[in-house]
Amino acid sequence: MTLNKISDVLKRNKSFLLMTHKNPDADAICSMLALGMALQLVQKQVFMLTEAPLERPYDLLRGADLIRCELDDKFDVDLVIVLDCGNLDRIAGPKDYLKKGFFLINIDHHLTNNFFGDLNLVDTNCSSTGELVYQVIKNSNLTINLDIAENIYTAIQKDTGNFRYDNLTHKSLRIAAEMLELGVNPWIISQKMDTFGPSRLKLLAAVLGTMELHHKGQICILTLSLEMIDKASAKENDSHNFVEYSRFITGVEIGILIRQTAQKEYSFSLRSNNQIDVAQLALRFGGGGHAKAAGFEILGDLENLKKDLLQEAFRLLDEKDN
Ligand SMILES: [Mn+2]
Repeated sequence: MTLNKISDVLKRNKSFLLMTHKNPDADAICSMLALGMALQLVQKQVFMLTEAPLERPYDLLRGADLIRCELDDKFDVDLVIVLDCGNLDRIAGPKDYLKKGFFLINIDHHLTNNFFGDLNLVDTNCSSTGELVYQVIKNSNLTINLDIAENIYTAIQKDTGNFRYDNLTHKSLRIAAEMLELGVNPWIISQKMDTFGPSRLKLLAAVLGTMELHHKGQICILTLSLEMIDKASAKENDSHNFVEYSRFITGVEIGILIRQTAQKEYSFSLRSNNQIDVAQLALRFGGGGHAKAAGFEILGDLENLKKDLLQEAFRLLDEKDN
């Protein structure tokens, strides 16, 4: 069984390089921190690597200061553990030692994972990679202290949209409950992870003002321009998760956030509330993702792009109705 093989490999080796995907989310960083700190507790050498310094609020996570964004040449790597990452191309950071044939452990829950590791703990029924890291820690008889517990809890909380999405299972909630027993305080985490500077709310007000409804209220489009970011004195990542608001309207099947990234350059985020597979929609424009959350990046004129997307979306909605 893969889990036992991983526990065995963790036991037999001394130094581990932990990596995750580009633009890491809470699950990616929390999984790295939870596993990394659990290994450190048994005197293993651990190097946790991201491509760039952590941004707010991730830099507030317990253990965040252990993460580095440059590999120390003196660090002697026995093996590499990649977390929450579907394929080799998505890994953030230098990849040369992957080519050098290091033993690779792949721990992930994405449907699109292509089993790139020497050992692959891939379970798409798990809400989060944090849940898989919990299994690895338990199976390896490692300790979960409060620092580790907070990260496992936060990984599950964030990847289930605050315990709301349909990837949430009784198992996820049991693990979360165990983390509370270990001392995790959900309100303290929420204060840390879900509060922002005033510029985010100013930006949100501007974005909500752009709301358009189409196809009998089944499609909601929100738009974010560079000018709005400028006016709100906001940063680009202040709009993180704004797309969620597009699906908070009764009757909406497809929620869309169009984010301008440069002149005539746009990033589309798509969300589905029920049966529509927005990954199909994103694929038509060169993107991808999950059935309920997908996206793509594209060049062009905003009005034309919107028209093309709506045409495809109408077709999917009409197919559903027939
Ligand atoms: Mn994840």
